[in-house]
Amino acid sequence: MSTIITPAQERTSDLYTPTKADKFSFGLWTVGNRGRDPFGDAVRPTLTPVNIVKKLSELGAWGVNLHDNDLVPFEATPAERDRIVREFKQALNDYGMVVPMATTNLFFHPIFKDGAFTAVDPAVRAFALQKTMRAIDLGVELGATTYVFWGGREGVDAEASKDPLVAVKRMREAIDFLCQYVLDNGYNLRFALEPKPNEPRSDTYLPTVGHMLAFIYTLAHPEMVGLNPEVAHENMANLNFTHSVAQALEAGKLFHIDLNDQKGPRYDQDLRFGSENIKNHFFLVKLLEDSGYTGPRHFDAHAYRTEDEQGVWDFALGCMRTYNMFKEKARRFNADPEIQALLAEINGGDQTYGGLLGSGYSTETATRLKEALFDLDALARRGYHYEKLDQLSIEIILGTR
Ligand code: GCO
Ligand code: MN
Ligand code: MN
Repeated sequence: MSTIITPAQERTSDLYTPTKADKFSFGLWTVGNRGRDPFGDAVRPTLTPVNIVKKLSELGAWGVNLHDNDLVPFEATPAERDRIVREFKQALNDYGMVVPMATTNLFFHPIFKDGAFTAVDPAVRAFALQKTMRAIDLGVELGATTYVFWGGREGVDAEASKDPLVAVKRMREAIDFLCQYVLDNGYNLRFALEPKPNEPRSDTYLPTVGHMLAFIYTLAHPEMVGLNPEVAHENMANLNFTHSVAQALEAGKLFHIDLNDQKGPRYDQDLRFGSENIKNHFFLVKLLEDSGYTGPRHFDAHAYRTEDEQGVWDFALGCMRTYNMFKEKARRFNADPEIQALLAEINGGDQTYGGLLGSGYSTETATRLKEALFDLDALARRGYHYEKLDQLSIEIILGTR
């Protein structure tokens, strides 16, 4: 049985204070976001990568992720690159932070205005591979074991501009090429593909977790490739994010996750984790925790544009505390005798067929099922008590249980 914690204890305890054991990570581009949007310029000064590492560590984060150019500017000379990387590694060491994931910026430079791996221009596709190989080297040098591929501008505005069959093939060629590059170099690195339905292009290829999962099994090395689903992206496609994550988990493909929040199927809002869809996030955290997911809990979100630097750290701490609050709520849900009794009853039903269904196909089972007599009236009459169960879930989430 769980210990009951009173609201007063809760306010004063450090129950929700993030620690490195929670495996929370942030991208340099998230807390480093300066509030620039299509309608307005930056509102906050630049935070240096070294400062970000220090501050995140003080707040209780465990890891920091990066695009190549979040750390090493696009125009840096090899000597500048080496100095920047040396100083960054020193900061990681000084503040006990790790780089669990790295990725490539294949969307900012004008070269990539028509995409990268799926661009129509072969020189752009070749440059994208060169940039990614160099960025993989950088990620591995910093200790990353997961490498993320977000499609960025891999899509179309003018449908006539690209053959969608060719686009999928080009995507496959690129990922296959880069898997082989990792193998050739003996790197300990897995790829995590991040789907997004649109933005910045009006349509992006491989738009959802389901599309990506199917694509992975067409690759030369499907064992090296998994998913990096993002809350906001599945919501932009109006899908149930928890179900998408569950399918990735069940397939052994949840390699990484981008946590944030979103108000409905609009543009990618990257809101503070758990700031909007409280019920959905409770079930998401419950799924991650109950499933034994051991990967990073990465926040791909940023502070409101209204905030100064203090607001950025309020935002970062908020993401982590809210995750831990949901984690505690999930523990209470699992330890609640009434909820568990109700779930047992709901899942009970007529056990005549329980064992039969779980043992797979046999001629005998098929014959027995074809001959079975069901009490259809009783099955049709059954009430499922889901109103009661859902209300109990709400009471957990709202803190009355
Ligand atoms: C977005 C994406 C990015 C990626 C990042 C890592 O909508 O801009 O979510 O933030 O996650 O590029 O690959
Ligand atoms: Mn993301
Ligand atoms: Mn996003």
